[in-house]
Amino acid sequence: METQRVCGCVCFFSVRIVLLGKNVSENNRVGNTILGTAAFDSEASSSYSQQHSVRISGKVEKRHIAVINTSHLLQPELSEHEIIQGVRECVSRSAPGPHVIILVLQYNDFSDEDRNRVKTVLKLFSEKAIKHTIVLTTDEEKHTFFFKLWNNTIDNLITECGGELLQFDTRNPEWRSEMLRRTEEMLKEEHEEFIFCNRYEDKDDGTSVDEDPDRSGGSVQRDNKEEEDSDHNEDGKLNKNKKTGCDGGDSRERADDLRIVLLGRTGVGKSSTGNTILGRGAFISDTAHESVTKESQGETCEINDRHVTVIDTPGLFDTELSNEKVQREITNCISMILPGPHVFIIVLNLGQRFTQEEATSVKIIQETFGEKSLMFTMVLFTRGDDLNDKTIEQYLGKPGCPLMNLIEACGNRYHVFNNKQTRDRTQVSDLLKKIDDMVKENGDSYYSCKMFREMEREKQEKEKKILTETVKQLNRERDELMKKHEEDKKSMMEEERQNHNKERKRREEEFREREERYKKDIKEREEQERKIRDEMKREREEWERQKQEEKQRKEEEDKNRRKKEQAMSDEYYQRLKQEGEKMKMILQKERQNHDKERKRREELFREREEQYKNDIKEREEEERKMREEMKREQEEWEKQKQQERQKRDEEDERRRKKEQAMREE
Ligand SMILES: Nc1nc2c(ncn2[C@@H]2O[C@H](COP(=O)(O)OP(=O)(O)OP(=O)(O)O)[C@@H](O)[C@H]2O)c(=O)[nH]1
Ligand SMILES: [Mg+2]
Repeated sequence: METQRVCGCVCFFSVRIVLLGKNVSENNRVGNTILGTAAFDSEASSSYSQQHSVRISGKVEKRHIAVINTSHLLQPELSEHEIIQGVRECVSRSAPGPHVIILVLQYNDFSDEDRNRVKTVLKLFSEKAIKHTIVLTTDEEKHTFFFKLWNNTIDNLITECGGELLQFDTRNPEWRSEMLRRTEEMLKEEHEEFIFCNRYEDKDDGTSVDEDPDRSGGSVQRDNKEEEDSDHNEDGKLNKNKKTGCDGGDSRERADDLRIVLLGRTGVGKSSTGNTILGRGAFISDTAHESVTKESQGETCEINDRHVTVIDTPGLFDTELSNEKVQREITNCISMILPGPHVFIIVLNLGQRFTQEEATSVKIIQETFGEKSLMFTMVLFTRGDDLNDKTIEQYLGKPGCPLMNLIEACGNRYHVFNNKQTRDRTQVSDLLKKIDDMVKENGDSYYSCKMFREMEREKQEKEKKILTETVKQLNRERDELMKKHEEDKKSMMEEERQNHNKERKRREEEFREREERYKKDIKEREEQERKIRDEMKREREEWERQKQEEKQRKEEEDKNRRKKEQAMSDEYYQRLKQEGEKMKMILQKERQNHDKERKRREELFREREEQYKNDIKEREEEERKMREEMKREQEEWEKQKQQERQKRDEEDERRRKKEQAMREE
């Protein structure tokens, strides 16, 4: 990881992660989660990604993350040679080397055989690769437990990697941070920045280490004696009549093989040109407002017993493409055409005006592929049918014009195609002839991947240099700022000291003035206080005097009041005495009257008593007379009643006799 030290702490800002697994879609899932986009889902790349490593990078959690997705290396049907080529491709895409290899595995599809293959592949990266490896399982968590029960191959592998298991968990938003944290921890433990895969560095004699039995991984041996001698020497020079593996296991590179990369703006006719060369509609070509070809694509054909590979690219130098995408496509197309292209063809459209972008394409190619790349560059015009009666030379214009400058920069190599005449194979064989001439002029060399890597390394060096320079510049600026700050601080301190002195003097003066004022104030206040005290004394005396007067007045009043009260009480006593005499006399008089009255009443009582006794005697006499009268009346009444009864009995007797008589009659 490229590191940056900020305020004493180390942070990693660039990480290259190789995803190694058996299952393409699971690898894609993990890659997309790491990058936070659906970068690996595109249908267009699926068939390609099943045979090649695909590198996609992006900015994630303030880091630049490059994911090199490699899902074909663990396929059982691959030959050892194909595995070596695949690892080489992966290493080249993760140049200068991967920081971490994540093994994307599934418990339900991992055998001991797979484990051995994993170890072989890791060894091919480097002997130390296993220490940079994290095992990640993507099985659903609920199934993991059961899988583990009957398959402990992954666990054994984890133990061999000296690490622990990382469970893939898309539901956990912190998963990616956790993964990056573990990666950083692992790298810190290993005290290494990335895996140094030196076996794939080109040697001075043009061979690479996987072709050197002494330096290649012990378990994978060369599968063909022919391959023991390299077909390339330094800077891509070809050793005639020798064969070596190239870009996949099936094809074999021969000395007369031809590898072509088509570059140019969108819509100029790159895909049509590729189809014309191949003699079939291998690439999609269409008239459209937006770019038709979205990703680099490689196709091969046999032309006059020559194995020709054509790489069609999207409009790489169009301004609307992001730098990241351009960089990815360039790395992709170079790794598609290992060991490197013989020619870069800048495709221009005769029917369109030569644009400013096209004029600067030489510069862009130089910046992208390095200074030497122009030796391997030529211009191809499409729409030759638009020339009509004109010759191409008439169309090109005068020397010094932008188009001629471009052609000159490309060693005056140009060609015209009429892509509507695909059956005209002479235009193709003429092109191949021009390319062959160029290759010959270049001493039978091609633009090798080593050049690209060197150029990339140079670029990185340059960037590093620029970075170092920037850091130095920043340090210088910081030092200057510090110095300036120190000077400013000094002058500020001096100024402050002077200001301070001035201020001190001013304050002393102010203090003195204040002191004077204060003393004066104190005097005035004391005078005032003295006056106030005198005033108060005077007021108190006055008050005492008034109090005394009041007291005397009160005593006087009390005396008068007492005198008055005494007089009043004497008078009252006198009056009370007189009243008592009067009352005595009245009482005496009243007692005499009372005695008189009592005597009178006693006399009256005696009289009444006498009368009452007489009355009672009379009433008793009357009652006796009345009782006698009543007795007499009662005797009388009894007598009458007796007479009445006799009379009634006589009458009854008479009536009975009368009735008796009447009956007898
Ligand atoms: N008349 C004529 N038309 C051509 C010729 N070459 C290409 N065209 C047309 O130009 C259009 C664009 O061609 P493509 O090959 O798709 O262009 P491209 O550069 O691959 O475009 P992108 O993939 O979008 O970058 C198509 O309609 C082609 O038929 C030519 O030589 N003559
Ligand atoms: Mg195209």
